Amino acid sequence: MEQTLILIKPDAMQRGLAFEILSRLENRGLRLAGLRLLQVEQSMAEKHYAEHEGKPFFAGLVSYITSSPIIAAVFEGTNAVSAARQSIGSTNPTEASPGTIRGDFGLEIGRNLIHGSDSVESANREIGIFFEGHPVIQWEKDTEKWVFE
Ligand code: DAT
Ligand code: MG
Repeated sequence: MEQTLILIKPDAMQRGLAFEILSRLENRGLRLAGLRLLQVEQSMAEKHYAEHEGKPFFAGLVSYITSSPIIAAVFEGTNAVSAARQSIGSTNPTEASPGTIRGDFGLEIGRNLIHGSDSVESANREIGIFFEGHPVIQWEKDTEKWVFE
């Protein structure tokens, strides 16, 4: 099954929205395969956001993601990457559709609550960063025949 890496960012943690947001992905039918509460260090943040190094918002992005504990999760399912991105909504919350996580809970691009991998390749890279040395569990739910055809 396809996997995606989800981060519940510091603003969602501080606002007490972590499990509300995780519930949306769980309710969608995606299967939780890994879960960690962690404090992101500078080096981990720079590695995760390497593609944005040199951009004007990079320093703010790194300081935001390291400003509070976060939750890292692996979700899996059919088209998990695109399904999660769709539930998350556009990068800028004011451009995200109502009904998406960012469209329902956010107002500013620098406080957009959640990260979701943008491709299978990114997911594999990011799962490697956040779950190195930590188990990702292989399991199936008995109800999945009602979610996965
Ligand atoms: P996404 O998180 O939707 O995958 P991205 O990978 O392009 O978006 O950027 C990573 C994060 O960087 C994004 O969640 C918020 C921040 N960001 C992106 N573009 C920005 C911009 N123009 N100004 C400020 N922050 C930005
Ligand atoms: Mg991205």
